[in-house]
Amino acid sequence: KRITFSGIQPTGIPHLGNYLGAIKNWVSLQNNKSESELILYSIVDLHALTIPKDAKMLQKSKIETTIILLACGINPKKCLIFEQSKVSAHSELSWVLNCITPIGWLSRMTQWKTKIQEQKNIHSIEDINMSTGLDLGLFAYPVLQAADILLYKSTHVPVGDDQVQHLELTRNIAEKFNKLYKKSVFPLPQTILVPAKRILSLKDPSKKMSKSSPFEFSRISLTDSPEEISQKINRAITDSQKGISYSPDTRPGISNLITIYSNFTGLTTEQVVNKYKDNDNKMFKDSVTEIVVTHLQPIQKEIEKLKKEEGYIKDVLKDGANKANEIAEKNLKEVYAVIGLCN
Ligand code: AQP
Repeated sequence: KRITFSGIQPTGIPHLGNYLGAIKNWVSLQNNKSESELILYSIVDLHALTIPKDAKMLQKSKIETTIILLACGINPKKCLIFEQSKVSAHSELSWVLNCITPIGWLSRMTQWKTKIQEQKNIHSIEDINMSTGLDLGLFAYPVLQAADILLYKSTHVPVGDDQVQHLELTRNIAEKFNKLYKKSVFPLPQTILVPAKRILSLKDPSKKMSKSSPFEFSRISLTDSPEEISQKINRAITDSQKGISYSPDTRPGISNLITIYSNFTGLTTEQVVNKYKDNDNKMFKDSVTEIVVTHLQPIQKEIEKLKKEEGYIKDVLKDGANKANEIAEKNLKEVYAVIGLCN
């Protein structure tokens, strides 16, 4: 049976990277799913604690993120949407997996290094090591992520490029568990990547677009007004080369805008280049702005509508958590039996 799991952190308003790299694909997976397939999308609030924020802000972000998922087309009749912290088995399985995950595996992950670099404003990633003020939660985050996925015996995980390494780790942990206890409890989940697997920061195209970057101008949030979108795209770092061409290595800024255009319109990057090759950067940026504004308009309209229906949003999350708990508890029981924790 195909079981799909993915998550989003309530760490701020989702941006174009989250949308094109994840949410848009979540919607199409949901709309094309077979009768028997189970799809779970989680608001991973326990993960959000690794970037400490005000408690009220976190609560607000959870509702906002849920509203945005629904406005983008996630349908609670076709999949489960729930808060991670409302299914305690995530934390319980995480501990079990912590006990079989070598620190060496985690120290090779790159995401905690990037995040610490931003948090502490450290210039070079080479200067980062495990004593650079690292909290255990940020370091162990990928184990909780493995627990999120394996708890439901997921077979498919749609994510962006930044999560590929964590998915590899999840498979290694699952394999180690199955071997250690001589029982194939967990399937090895497949990574599903989309073409927009890495949307880059508008301020620094060597980095990915991110919710937690302190630079507002580095990202386009799904709730940005047409004026904000236009300003941000106009300020996006490109280069001084003439004309439009797609070359992510040598022209990351302009290539990022081509990727965004391509993913909204369904045109290939070559088709976009052909259409705009004689334009200057400013003209192309205006066309990208128009496409982004046009595509976000219906989503933003829906967001405004859903903002007035907080009761419904809470019911969706509650119902999702109830159903997720049923599956999670059954699977955790099986794990506990295998490792000797049942009565
Ligand atoms: N820039 C991106 N391009 C493509 N996909 C992306 N994703 C995130 N950024 C990009 C994908 O979005 C999903 C949800 O991400 P997340 O909220 O769980 O956490 P993240 O990957 O750490 O994303 P952010 O926006 O950078 O959040 P912060 O700054 O809070 O850490 C994932 O599938 C991710 O791959």
